[in-house]
Amino acid sequence: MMSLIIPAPWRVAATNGHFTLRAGDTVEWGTESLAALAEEFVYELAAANRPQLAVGGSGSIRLEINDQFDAVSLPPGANGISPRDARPLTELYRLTVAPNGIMIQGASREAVYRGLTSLRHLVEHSDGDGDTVDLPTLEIFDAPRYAWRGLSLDVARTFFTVEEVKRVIDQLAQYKLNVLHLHLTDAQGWRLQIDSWPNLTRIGGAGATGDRPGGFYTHSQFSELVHYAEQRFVTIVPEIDLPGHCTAVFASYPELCPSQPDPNPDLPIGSLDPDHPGTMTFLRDVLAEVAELSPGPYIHIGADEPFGMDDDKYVRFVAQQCQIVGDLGKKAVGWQEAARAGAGAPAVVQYWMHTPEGMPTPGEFADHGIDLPPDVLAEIAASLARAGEDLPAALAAGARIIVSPLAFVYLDRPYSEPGAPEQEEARARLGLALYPGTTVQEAIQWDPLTIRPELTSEDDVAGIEAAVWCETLASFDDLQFMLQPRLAGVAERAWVQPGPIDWTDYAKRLARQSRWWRRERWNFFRASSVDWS
Ligand code: TNX
Repeated sequence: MMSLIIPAPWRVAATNGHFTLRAGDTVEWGTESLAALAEEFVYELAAANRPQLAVGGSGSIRLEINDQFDAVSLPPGANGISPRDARPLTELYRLTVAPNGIMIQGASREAVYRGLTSLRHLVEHSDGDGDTVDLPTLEIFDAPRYAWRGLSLDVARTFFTVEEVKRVIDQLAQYKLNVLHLHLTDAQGWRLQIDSWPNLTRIGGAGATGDRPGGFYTHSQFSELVHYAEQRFVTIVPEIDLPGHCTAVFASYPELCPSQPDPNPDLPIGSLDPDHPGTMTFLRDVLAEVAELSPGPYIHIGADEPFGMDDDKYVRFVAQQCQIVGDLGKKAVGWQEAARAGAGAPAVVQYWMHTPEGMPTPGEFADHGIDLPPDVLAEIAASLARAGEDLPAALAAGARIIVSPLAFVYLDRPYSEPGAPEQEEARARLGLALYPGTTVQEAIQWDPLTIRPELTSEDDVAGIEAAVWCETLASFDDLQFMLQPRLAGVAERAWVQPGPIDWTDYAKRLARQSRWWRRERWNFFRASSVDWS
């Protein structure tokens, strides 16, 4: 039972007894700052039809801030960058289930929260009812390998409501992921209210890919998401993707378009021009509002796929993005192409173009019905051909790398193994056909330090982030289907120490999650490589 937690804790020692948690038992805390965590835990357990606990008094579950552990050995300290700039990196916790009660000690509030999440897993996977849950006695010591563990969610191609995004945040928290990178703008839609440029949402947010409904987050809705995430120790990193991918900007403000705007948002060409009147005012206004709304230290500037853009203009544009973000007191993250802007490029670069089989060729675009004019294809090919320069340039400029290899953590890759018969229609429809599919197993069998010769040390790595792009995902149901079970694997890879993950053991733990997903009505892919029964 103890082995059922995902991601796997650093060390679990079973102690051959059991403890029965009963309705009416209480959760107490050693520090007032932990009260809200206790209350949330009690609330969630009751919502999951588990014993209704109470808070305060002298409890059978005790929470403490404490980092003086008298253990023979402790997990190594985390690597990478904390998305909320927590320092030191303290998610280290101990969870003890003893015959007379449960204790969670963590080096910080966040660490105690991670410990409570492990306890949630133990309760979820144990037999019991609304009155009691029987837990085996054990001791867990745990801490993550990487401080940045995230998911990038494309709300531009398909808009997801605040309630839907909250459910994604719940999944992140459930698997100890701590970053929700929101891809708020793209050619097909602008999703964040910007008071100084209202057409961005009035016009640019009105549609989405194809005839899907548009939508956007008002300032107060966005703040609601930030707060909801924060309570679950998830940091929202907002992305304003410029200078490419901006057809929605041009539709909203044609005067920002340096030439005739291309009316087809699926043609990935056409960029903001740093020399065009109004562009820099626009950039400053937008980033200032985003910074104002985002308590987190990082703003993602996009900067990917500037197809067809003049190099010199691109370099100057990215330098401006970084400068403005810096002036606003924030730090810039950019997709790997940003490294081509050289010195002044963001301090955090997100590596994504990782395809052992090579980036798609013009012929492959055509083979998959993506019908692009030859000059556009040539521009795309030219940009993709430079992918190999990016990591060396980023590292030479002192950047740290968010590792998001397309081959392993792009969750818009089709599933390459069959699922349940009734899911075959969805499996065939979902994910970019341009990509080779992956199995659930492939999503965990890789390592940031072995994928590229340039990445040689943990000091190069900020963390791991998955991405789900929504060109083919038309609904929240589709999104759920593509997120699980592979998202759990991303969490496993980002949390556990380097080394192979035993598939047989992992598949068992994964199978057990399905009870939880079913209860949550989370639509997951029942991959045939896992025995879900
Ligand atoms: C590349 S990844 C993109 C997105 C697409 C995605 C599809 C990145 C920075 N840009 O615009 O949606 O491929 O997987």
